[in-house]
Amino acid sequence: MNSLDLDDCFQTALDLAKEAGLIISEAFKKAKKVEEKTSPRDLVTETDKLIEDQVISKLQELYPNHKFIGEESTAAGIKCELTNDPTWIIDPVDGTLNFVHSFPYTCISIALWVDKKPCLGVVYNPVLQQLYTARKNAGAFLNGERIRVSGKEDLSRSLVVMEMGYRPDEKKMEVVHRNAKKLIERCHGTRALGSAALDMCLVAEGAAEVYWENGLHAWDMAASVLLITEAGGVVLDITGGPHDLMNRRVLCAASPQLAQQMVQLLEVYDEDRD
Ligand code: LIP
Repeated sequence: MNSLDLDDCFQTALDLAKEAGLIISEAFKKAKKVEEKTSPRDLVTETDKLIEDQVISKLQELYPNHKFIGEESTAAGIKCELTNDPTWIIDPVDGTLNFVHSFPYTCISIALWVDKKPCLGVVYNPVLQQLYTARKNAGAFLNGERIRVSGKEDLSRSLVVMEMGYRPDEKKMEVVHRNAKKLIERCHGTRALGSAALDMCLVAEGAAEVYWENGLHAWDMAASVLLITEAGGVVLDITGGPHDLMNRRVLCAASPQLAQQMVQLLEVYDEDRD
């Protein structure tokens, strides 16, 4: 019974996010020990590792039968697998490059998925004091205030959030550039925060209408996809099919009409699944 006591799990996620927030705030303006992972732009700091270790060890203590997917555990070689079991999906510092630059869009993202579906999600940016929370069938909130997508349907009147992250692959960069050109020519404006989790929160709170990315990971989006659907938005695969958390891409929109306009426009390239 205890393992699926979602009130208890939600309170635990909130407590752990706030504890992690104190660690991020404490280190935010200080010099950081930085290591490169897959490229000079894919970084990890001691803060990412410290927070993930703390969060996962606490969750393992409280919920020994649950499963875990974490960005740094996966980078350290632990198998990244989503089963029907209760699974905590953690990005200790989303927007690590921002964190390294003390650019104030960095957050912790904690989600609980059961039967491969999101039950609860918490995204906390301690620098700007933004606490986003969502529970299945219970709505989405920012600092306790209910949030909703804008509902806009016209791309020419929409803000599109899109990360133009560098890919060390010419073919992929050509797709990125083609997609960017089509969108810049058709939408009201483009934006990017450098954190997928916070980019998606902008759509959930109605500050932007679309977010899409090809190449992100499960831990970047596991909490924010629930924030968007609980805020009345749409979450799909970029091809228009159902969203698959493990296939490294997502399309989020303020309305089904807007999502379909995006599906018609976007080219997709395949990445290795998580
Ligand atoms: C980042 C994502 C961002 C993506 C970056 C990176 P990290 O996550 O939030 O959307 O463009 O490549 O994946 O590494 O800061 O947790």
